[in-house]
Amino acid sequence: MNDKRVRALREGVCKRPGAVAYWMSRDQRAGDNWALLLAQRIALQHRVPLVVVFCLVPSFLGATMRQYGFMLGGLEEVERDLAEKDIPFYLVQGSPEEALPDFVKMHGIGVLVTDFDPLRIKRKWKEGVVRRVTVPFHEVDAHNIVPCWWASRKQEYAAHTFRPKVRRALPEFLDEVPPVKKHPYPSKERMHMVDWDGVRVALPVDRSIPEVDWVKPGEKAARQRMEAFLAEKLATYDESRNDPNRDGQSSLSPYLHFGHISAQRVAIEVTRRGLDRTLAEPFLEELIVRGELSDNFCFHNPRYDSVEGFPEWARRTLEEHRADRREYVYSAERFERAETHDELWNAAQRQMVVSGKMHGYMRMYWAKKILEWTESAEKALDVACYLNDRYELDGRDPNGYVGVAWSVGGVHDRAWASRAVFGKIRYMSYKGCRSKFDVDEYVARWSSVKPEPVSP
Ligand code: FAD
Ligand code: FO1
Repeated sequence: MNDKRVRALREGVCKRPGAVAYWMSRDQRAGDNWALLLAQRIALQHRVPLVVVFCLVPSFLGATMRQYGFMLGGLEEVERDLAEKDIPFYLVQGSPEEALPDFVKMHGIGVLVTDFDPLRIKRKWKEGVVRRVTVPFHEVDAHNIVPCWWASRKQEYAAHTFRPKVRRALPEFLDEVPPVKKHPYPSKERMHMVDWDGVRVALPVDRSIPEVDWVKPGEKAARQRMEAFLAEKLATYDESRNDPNRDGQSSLSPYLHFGHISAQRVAIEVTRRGLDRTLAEPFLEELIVRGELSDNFCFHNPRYDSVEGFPEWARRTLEEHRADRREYVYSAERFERAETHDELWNAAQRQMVVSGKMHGYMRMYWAKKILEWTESAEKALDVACYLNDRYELDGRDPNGYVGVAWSVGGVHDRAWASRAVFGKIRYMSYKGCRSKFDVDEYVARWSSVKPEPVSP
């Protein structure tokens, strides 16, 4: 494995550890997981057991049972897959800053490994753990193909400045991922399985938003969906992906968000098919360049979810138009209930509320209209992030914060002709949508479904 994927959060001399632990968080899978592979490599070197621990926090950025249910389903599969390799899986609950140091002490862990995530909450968790443990603690980027800290040393301005760097580094990192071995040094502790039903029942999360059934969680389901997409849709992805009436996207984002599949696996399988590069390119651009650009933004810009994180030209233009008259102004509740004057916007909101996944094209229109119909960019950002993270299965993700910041604040975009409220932020219109796809068909499809009652 390429050691550029690893960085030390805490150095430390590693005497013979009692066991090596992989603290799993972003990359919730047993296969294709560089963090797990590093932990196993260290455990094999010291001829000690390897364990995996996941810390379940009951309130992650406003997630509801819709997202927790999906995640727990995937973790149950991880536990089974690891048990077959004699690698015990532990579920601990509470705040990671306490729960992980306790786990390290209780299980005599001598080396701790975790996976990379640029979100603020994750950095805070890890800083807390670093302060309380004394063992070596490594972080591995198992999400990106080119490790975030290698792709670029600074916040990139746009995809066109970032693309050459990622493309140049790709050959070094887009290598086959070896399987995790059956671990030859079993833990002395009795292998126990988690009471998943008990965990699910006891979880104190908002249950007012129903789980979705069109997508099954876990690594196996993720691979099946990837195979189906590659076989049936990859070739027509470029011409169908921007039509919300066609199911032309891969629907892999919930799996990539929870780490049930890695972008590396998807990219390897795309390349293995030897499809004409012009056909595969548009998909790989989104999967790799756009996906890694989101991590780059959240990694280098501490204000990735606020107006202060927007580029200077965007902040200025929004400030100049702050007092512009809004033709409509809606509260967060009116937006949430899909009660605006715009049938197309309401249909997109309903698609998200009902299915947990709004079409990618509509997400841009949806967020831009929130800017147009709220009293300020700050309010628009809050409403868009709140609704996105509450209803989207793939929400609470760097891709989401960047998607909203692109729509509302011109992040990774350029200035356009100035207009009311938006200033030079790119505008999208209902008329523009009508020229691109059959708006009536999309509205009809998503207006017939009544969204579940939103939280009381
Ligand atoms: P496909 O088109 O099949 O793309 C495959 C993969 O490429 C995606 O799963 C994703 O990992 C990546 N990708 C595609 N488009 C983008 C993009 N624009 N930026 C970054 N990566 C991309 N994506 C999320 O994962 N979570 C979110 O919460 C989220 N919120 C968004 C909010 C707004 C306002 C906007 C404009 C975009 C948002 N996106 C988000 C990005 C994008 O819309 C989704 O990743 C995509 O629609 C997911 O569906 P898919 O997997 O079927 O996409
Ligand atoms: N990561 C954890 O380590 N523990 C959790 O309990 C947890 C809950 C959770 C709920 C919803 C959600 O969308 C993500 C959640 N995550 C959790 C984080 C997730 O694993 C991803 O690492 C990040 O959200 C992606 O950046």
